[in-house]
Amino acid sequence: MDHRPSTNARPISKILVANRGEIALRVIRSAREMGIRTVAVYSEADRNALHVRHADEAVCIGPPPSAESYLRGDKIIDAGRRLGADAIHPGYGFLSENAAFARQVAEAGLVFIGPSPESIETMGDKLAAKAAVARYNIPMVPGTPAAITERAAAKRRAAEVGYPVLIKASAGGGGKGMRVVENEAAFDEQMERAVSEAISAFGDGSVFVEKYLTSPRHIEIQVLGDQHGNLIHLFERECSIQRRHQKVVEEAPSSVLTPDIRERMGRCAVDVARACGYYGAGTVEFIVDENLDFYFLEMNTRLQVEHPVTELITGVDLVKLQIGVARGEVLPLRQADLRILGHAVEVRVYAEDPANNFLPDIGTLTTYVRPQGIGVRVDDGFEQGMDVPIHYDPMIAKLITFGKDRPEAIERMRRALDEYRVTGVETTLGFGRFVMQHPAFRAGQFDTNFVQKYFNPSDVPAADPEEALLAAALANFLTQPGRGVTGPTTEKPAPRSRWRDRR
Ligand code: MV4
Repeated sequence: MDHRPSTNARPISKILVANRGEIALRVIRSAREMGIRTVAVYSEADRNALHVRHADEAVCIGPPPSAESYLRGDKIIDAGRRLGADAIHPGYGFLSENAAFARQVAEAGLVFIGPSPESIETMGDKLAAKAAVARYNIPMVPGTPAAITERAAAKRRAAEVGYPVLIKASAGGGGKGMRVVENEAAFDEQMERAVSEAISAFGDGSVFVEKYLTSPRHIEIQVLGDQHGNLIHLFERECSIQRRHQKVVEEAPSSVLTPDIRERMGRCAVDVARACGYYGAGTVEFIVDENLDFYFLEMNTRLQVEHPVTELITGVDLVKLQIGVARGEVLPLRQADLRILGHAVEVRVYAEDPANNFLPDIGTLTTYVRPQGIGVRVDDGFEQGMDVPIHYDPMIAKLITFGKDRPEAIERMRRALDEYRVTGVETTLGFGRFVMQHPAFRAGQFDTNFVQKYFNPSDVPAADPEEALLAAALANFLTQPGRGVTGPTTEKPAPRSRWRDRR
């Protein structure tokens, strides 16, 4: 590995955070620890949001809809220049994987805290990604190596790999633009649909065929590279517990990987990153079959929602490292420095009703009390009394627990889920409890069909109305002036809460 000192160092003393919610706070906190000032941008719906309060400065960039605010790269870059920011951190979602935005940031003389526009472009196109990694020995699901131009040839290949097959849009990803084909008779119709959907969704009708693995696990590898060609991986995250491509529970490490498979997957992930000259934080997605054979699917060129589980088992601050490599520093870690310590589990808390087909719920957080204590991390963007807006992703928080091993992390998660108090909106806290107590989850025996296979809406225990009322009354009492545990305006120590005593 090359560990020459930086040649193109770029000082960063002020970062504009082009995002909202928990990830904006996450970035602001690491920046502050590094002595870097921060600028928040916000929509009219987020005037009172926590990321606005936590940043050193804040600029309103438009009306509530994302298309008029958080997706307006021009306004964001303009705000960055006016306020003297040196760099822009895109977070996840919004503009984070938009190569044109990354390019415009650089053209405006600012540092994009992420990979090069070329890396984003290559990995954003699934076929270009496969072509880029072709000269490395990366296992891929059998299928067509390039876009389908001739239907008869594609059908022959489908018959060869065996049905069911998937038709995937090259410009898709994250589950978007995929169609299952059960047998040859259905091929033509599904192919036509896939192409027209891809054209209308992505403006690119390129599609390819892959054998459809019906019960895979989704395991991804965190990678990190600097601008001097050094690349490392930070082990895996198991993300199989998902619902309609929305992840709900993640953990690190995976309970099924052996040290040998982990090492081979890690090396493959680093090769995928090397294939596109990657720098910054990225994630290489694999599917893993029942024989523990793994196949490269795609690379996400951003910091991911579930990054905290990796931080907890490795002890690194991924955002700090992102900022470090963005300013041209050499990675301060080598592969041999990294070890897995303990186990981490993340449950995403959404404002959704699991009893009602996970319908998003909006409203005011009348009670909002976070769990605390040993091994508990909460990444959120809310406080009691705030509204959950309709305009954005309904994720309220990420609850992450860490333990010496998987059973301890899971029991700690159950304890933390029980401690969490939310009223005013329906949440997926009960769903998290369902997963944590499930024998298949506890045994580590599950795949991407877990939710579909095991979850019944009637499995979520209805919130105890008496307990909810008590919690709301207590929260109200505690936030009175002069009493506060949560309000920033009071000086007195909080009274000791006895509400856990009734359990
Ligand atoms: C697959 C697959 C099975 N076979 N490809 C979904 C997200 C996108 N990254 C690709 N995805 C899949 N591709 C083949 N050939 C199953 C999935 C998949 C999946 C992958 C990761 C996490 C959750 C998933 C849920 C359903 C399907």
